[in-house]
Amino acid sequence: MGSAVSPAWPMSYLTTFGPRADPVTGLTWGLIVLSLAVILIVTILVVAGAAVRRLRAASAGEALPVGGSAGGWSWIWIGLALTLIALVAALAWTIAVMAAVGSPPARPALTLEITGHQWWWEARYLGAAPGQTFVTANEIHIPVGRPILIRLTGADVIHSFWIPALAGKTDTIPGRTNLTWLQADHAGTYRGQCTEYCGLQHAHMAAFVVADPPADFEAWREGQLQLAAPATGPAASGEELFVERCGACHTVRGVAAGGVAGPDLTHLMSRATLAAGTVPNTVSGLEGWIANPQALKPGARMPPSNLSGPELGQLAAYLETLK
Ligand code: HEC
Ligand SMILES: [Cu+2]
Repeated sequence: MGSAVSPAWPMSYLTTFGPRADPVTGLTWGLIVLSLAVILIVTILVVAGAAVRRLRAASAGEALPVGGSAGGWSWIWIGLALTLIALVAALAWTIAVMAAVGSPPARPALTLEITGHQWWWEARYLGAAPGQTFVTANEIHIPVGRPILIRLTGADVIHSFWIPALAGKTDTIPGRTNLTWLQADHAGTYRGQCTEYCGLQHAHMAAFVVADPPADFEAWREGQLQLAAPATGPAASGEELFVERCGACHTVRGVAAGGVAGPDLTHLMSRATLAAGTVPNTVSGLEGWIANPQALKPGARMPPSNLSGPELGQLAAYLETLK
């Protein structure tokens, strides 16, 4: 995976990499510092005030009077004025940040429709013509340094789309479309997570935004637009099995499999992980997943497939051709 985000803190929102998130990070740190300064100043004044009175009274050899003189009021007004300045400054800064991140700085390079499903993300790349549109899952490639507009919706329950290093959270709600945008200023892989509890496998619902240099992104996009190549050799029987056993839920563009209950698998091998970050996309990971997804992601909306050993081999051989 990429190098932009330290792997030790893949979900850190205090280190951000683009104009959607950076102003918010500045505001977060600013408000933390302001709040700490207020606590510090008030504490020092309270302690100092009490101590000074005691010291004065002691040196004058008097007992402390119960009531004070009326002069204390000026401190109250000063305190109120300072508080007002701090609060108004925080409000103005917050409003300025909200205005800055409300819409992209330039015309979006790309519009994506991202749909939250139990428990994976569908990503539809809208092209200028219908033939330029394609669908993928969980790993969302974008060109680096360009704003991306995202239309979010939910397929079943409410989920929430969150790529901490790039943008704040936006809910995906069935029956409505929420807009967000993001931009990555450094190439790399940015991990995200569903952040609205959505059932059993909510924790295994990762999303990855992969920011590519423009030429790499264009190559990736061209690749995704291709139909699956016709299978030959041992994979050919795997293709038949796939259409029969899996095609009701999965699409592979180019063969007679057009299901939409699960991820589009046309370019499955271009993804680093399976099942929204749950399993690495290796030969053993893939075979394990097909044989029994319930063992790896209990509750996932894909049933165990009850395939024989040879069938499993053929199917895996076929899926591995989906580059
Ligand atoms: C009832 C619908 C259904 C059937 C039938 C089904 N799947 Fe799935 N499949 C899903 C769903 C839903 C997911 C997403 C699971 C998740 O991530 O929670 C999935 C995920 C996958 C993935 C991981 C894709 C990715 O990008 O993460 C692969 C690979 C896969 N299925 C292969 C198959 C194969 C091969 C068959 C046939 C033996 C099959 N599926 C049958 C619904 C189905
Ligand atoms: Cu969730």
